[in-house]
Amino acid sequence: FKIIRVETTPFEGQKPGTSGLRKKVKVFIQPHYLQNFVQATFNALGADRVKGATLVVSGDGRYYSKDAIQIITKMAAANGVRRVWIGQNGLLSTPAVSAVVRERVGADGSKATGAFILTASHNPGGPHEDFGIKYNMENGGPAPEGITNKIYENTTTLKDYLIAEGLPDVDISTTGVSSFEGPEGKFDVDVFDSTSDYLKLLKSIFDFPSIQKLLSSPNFSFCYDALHGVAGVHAKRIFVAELGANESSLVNCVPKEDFGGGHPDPNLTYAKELVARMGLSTTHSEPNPPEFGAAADGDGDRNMILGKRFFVTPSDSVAIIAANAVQAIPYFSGGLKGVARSMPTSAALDVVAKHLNLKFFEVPTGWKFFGNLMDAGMCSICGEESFGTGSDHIREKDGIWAVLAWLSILAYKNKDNLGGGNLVTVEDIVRQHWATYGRHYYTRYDYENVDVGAAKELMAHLVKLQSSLDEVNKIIKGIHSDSDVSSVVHADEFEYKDPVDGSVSKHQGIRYLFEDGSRLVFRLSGTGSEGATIRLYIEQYEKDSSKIGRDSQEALAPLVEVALKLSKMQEYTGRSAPTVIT
Ligand code: VG1
Ligand code: CO
Repeated sequence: FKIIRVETTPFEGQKPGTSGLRKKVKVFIQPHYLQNFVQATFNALGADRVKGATLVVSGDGRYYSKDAIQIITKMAAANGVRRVWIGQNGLLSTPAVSAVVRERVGADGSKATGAFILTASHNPGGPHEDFGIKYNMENGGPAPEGITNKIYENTTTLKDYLIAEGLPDVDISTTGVSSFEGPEGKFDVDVFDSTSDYLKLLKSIFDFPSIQKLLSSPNFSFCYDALHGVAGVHAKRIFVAELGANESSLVNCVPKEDFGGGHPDPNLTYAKELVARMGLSTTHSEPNPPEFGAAADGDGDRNMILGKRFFVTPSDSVAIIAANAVQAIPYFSGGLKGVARSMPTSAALDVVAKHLNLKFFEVPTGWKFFGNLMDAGMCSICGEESFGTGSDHIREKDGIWAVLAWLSILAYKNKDNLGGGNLVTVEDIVRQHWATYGRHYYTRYDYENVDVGAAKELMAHLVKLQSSLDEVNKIIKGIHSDSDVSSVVHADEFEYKDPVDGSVSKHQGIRYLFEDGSRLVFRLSGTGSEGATIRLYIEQYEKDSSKIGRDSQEALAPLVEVALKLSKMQEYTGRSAPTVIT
């Protein structure tokens, strides 16, 4: 093939958000749009990291992925990349990409140096919906802010990009290596099985035989919903072929370019089928739900954990996994190096860290901040309230890992009950955890596609209000003269100084901290593709074991009211209710 230089002009708005660049497909398919971003990334990485590199290119299989893979492959060849690795049919979950970057060894002994992940995660897909792309580094984790800022800068000045001419489209449906000759030497395209490397890693972490025993036990039942995302590919192999689950326990496990028209977002609103099966639907009554259910998002890094007629809050899930990991999961049997959560995630994990005397970190939203801690050997388990949980086995959150962690805990707690008798259920485990550590009532309100100006004004108003806590507390007392809501003792904008590299991230969310440990947090989303999304996080800690069994929306109602009035939510946004509550 030949290398050609194509002239181009910059596009506005190619700034990577919380997790890469996400835009409507109609934006991405404009001539040169994807190409500009890819070249800006190569330029930001620099020749050292690009010449001779081995790059993974794959994703969640959403609409436009197949075209994008061919374009990126040709640009990689032209920029001097030595090898491109592609999961069969272009399908690799985000955690599988991270595992492949860290673990896979090519037939010629090569190791990956980075990855382009093609996904917009939980955002809908299809010709009228979203596409996305992000770059991960040689540690398997998202590019740090230093690189993403440089990528963005480059997109604003880019004049041309390089692409190979005469390199045929690769057949991504068949595994095998194809070799090509370019002006700078050899270029290989290696299409490989999507699950083998990821599975091998998971097998080195969990006790598969004990999980298999649980799944085949007559008094246990299981259900997994991939919402037509890429996790379905891995789920078939891992849960059915390896662990012996019944094929019928998999729902929506065939990946689709448009996720069957739905939101591939594993929460109680969008994972409708699973929610109904688990007996949690308000409109459909299920006589005999399974003991355990879980769902994934489009790119398989998120998880929702459900028990029979029971929802596990993600903030509780990571705390419970951390509390049980050493006993239940072989990988952690030597102890935990530390634990971490994102700032808006509830403090349930903090309490576990304190009890178990573990190092603890609070980082900004987005997985890239956990990676530095893990690379430095300071963190074993981490999580976010947004249905993300993971560990230092890779540098991304991992939906299937979280499911296997829960199955391991269930297998451990039930090791003597599997022949018959009463199972320790998901609900039992959570209630037992609350009884030991106290309960963090938690909810998140999302206001999607709000006018960008209005959202900024609301945030500015909240920052201004922080300068007078007297006024804040006066407003609160005006709403609740009784003792339902305590007083605000501190308010700020969250700022993080990375303990490993010293980098500082500012404006990471507005916090109001209450005397009794309650918190209100306000942030603008960095993953949307249109308008602004305001996220409001509400949390209240209850130590009194006689008060830990309440309905969370009911328990949090007074704090919610305070949050809405303090922020003047309806006044600024015109919304009387959130788009989604999780
Ligand atoms: C959201 C979540 C955040 C998560 C991010 C990427 O970001 O809140 O916790 O890390 O999505 O997850 P934001 O900026 O919209 O709040 V994924 O599964 O979309 O890669
Ligand atoms: Co995701």
